[in-house]
Amino acid sequence: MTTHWILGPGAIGRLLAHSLSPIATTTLLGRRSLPARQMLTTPEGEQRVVPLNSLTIAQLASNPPEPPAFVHITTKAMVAESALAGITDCISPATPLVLWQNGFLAQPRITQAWPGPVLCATTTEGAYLTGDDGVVHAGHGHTFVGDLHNQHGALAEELAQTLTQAGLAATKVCDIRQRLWQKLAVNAAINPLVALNGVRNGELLDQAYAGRVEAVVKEVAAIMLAEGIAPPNDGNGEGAWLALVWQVVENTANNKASMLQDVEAKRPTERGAILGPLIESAQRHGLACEVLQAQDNELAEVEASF
Ligand code: KPL
Repeated sequence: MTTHWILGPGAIGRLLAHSLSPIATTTLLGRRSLPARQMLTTPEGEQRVVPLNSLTIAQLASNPPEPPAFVHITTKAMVAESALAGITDCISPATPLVLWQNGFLAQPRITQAWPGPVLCATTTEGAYLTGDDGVVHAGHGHTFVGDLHNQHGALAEELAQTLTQAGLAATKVCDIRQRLWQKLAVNAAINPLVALNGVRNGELLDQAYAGRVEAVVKEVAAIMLAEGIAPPNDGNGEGAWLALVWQVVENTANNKASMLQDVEAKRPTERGAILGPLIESAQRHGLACEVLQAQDNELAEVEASF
């Protein structure tokens, strides 16, 4: 059996551990210890309580388990690099990493800094935690896996097959950079607005917000063009981006977006990984980004008040 370490026991980390553990040796790594018995609620409503192997970073250092074939980093984007730094003494620098973060911050930095292969994954699997011992797999999705420089196709294929076998449908792709930026574009149009206004995604359709969504998408579409990111669904420019954003808003109308959940829990948001790369790109290409910058400033103020 291959060995997978999962660094960051949040919802996606625990979903991965539950899914992989019947077919691979898995270890969940985090700062705090977790109850050994963990419950998974499947999308079909079935509840399964199973023992999952978990270790704190301190325990890992004193008693490292078998070297991993893959280390999945499933932390929030802002702490991915520091989390990796916490375990680098325990793994070979040739170990393949799999980055599951939102946005486009951790991926280029870790790809540049890590000597071994770095795969990136973007997923639409829906999952949320119900406490220290429970995760709900809210809905089936799809995961795309690839690396930013298309140098590790065979490894990406191996991982995609393993994930699929584990019940998480996955495909190896050669355009993971495009896919990460496309997801970032949608997140940028939805997350800051709902987080700053305390509303569910569907409320963005109201007149009070629709114009603001359009103003964000206008800036984002120009940045995507400059970055060479194709508009979604073979569409054209701003209109195609806006259509995708409205489609996601409708499909997730009842969702409390991840950034709103962070603000409500008084946690740092992923603004640095979502708005940060867009603002940086706009500045590099001499493009307007007043709306994105204003949202970033407002979110920074909100975070400072925590
Ligand atoms: O991915 C999301 C998130 O919450 O981060 C969206 C697409 C906004 C759905 O809620």
